[in-house]
Amino acid sequence: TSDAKGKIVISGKKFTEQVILTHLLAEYVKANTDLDVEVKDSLGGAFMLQQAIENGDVDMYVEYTGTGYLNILKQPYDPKKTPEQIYNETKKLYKEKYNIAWLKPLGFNNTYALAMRRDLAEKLGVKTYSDLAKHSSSLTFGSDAEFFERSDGYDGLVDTYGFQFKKKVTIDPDLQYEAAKNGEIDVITAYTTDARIKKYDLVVLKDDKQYFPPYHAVPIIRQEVLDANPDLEEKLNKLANILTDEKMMELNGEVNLEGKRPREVAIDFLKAEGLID
Ligand code: PBE
Repeated sequence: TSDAKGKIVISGKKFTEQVILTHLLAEYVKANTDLDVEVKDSLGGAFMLQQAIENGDVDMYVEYTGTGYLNILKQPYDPKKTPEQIYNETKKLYKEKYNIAWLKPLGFNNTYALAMRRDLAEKLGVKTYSDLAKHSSSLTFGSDAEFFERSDGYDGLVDTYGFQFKKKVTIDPDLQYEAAKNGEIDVITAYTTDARIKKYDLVVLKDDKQYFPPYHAVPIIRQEVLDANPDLEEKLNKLANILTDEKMMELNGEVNLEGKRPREVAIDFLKAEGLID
């Protein structure tokens, strides 16, 4: 019936930042709409989330521009394109192909960045990915399983820079920083908004051939849900630019370094921003 309360399923990927953002969206929607909210956090990786949102098991989650553009849409990346062009093209193609809407960006960019222990980087004199290529045959490389499968992942990276790492290790994305710090892995694919990069004094190397695209975080939602809830889009777009790279790193640190729960971090942040009571 027309007065039946609608429901929205909010989900996200399986790493700290995404769990925070899943709860951030969920708490915001709970406080600002009449919708029933179901949370499915830590569902999986980008490909699993895409399946779920396409078939309607999930209504909304936060995706990153470069991830949607290269991995889901399979578009080739041209480094001459601006982050705004990548966002606009991604938005347009998702609408056409999947009837999924890209809302306004949250305001931060979380890219992959090759990182290593400071003492090792300094000993080898490595500052850029091209520098790293000269030493790669004596170094081990670690990343999460998804990176080895992605269009913006391992194979393209190796082709671009000619890396010849002596060993490849698959590791949970939330464990790679410890592993680098402890010397278990030499080079990791850090996520640049992770607070453990600074905490463990890891050095982020320069992607001097611009292999990685921009990865701006954007809530995406099934267009049908927007159509059924006329002022939802406007409300969700109040989340535009509420975060910066630094702020997201700080929130991630509250979970990963201080042991707070992701949902608490999300709620405290929304309250501080005046977005919930
Ligand atoms: N990222 C970097 C990845 C993981 C970390 C945001 C580009 C992604 O989830 O697409």
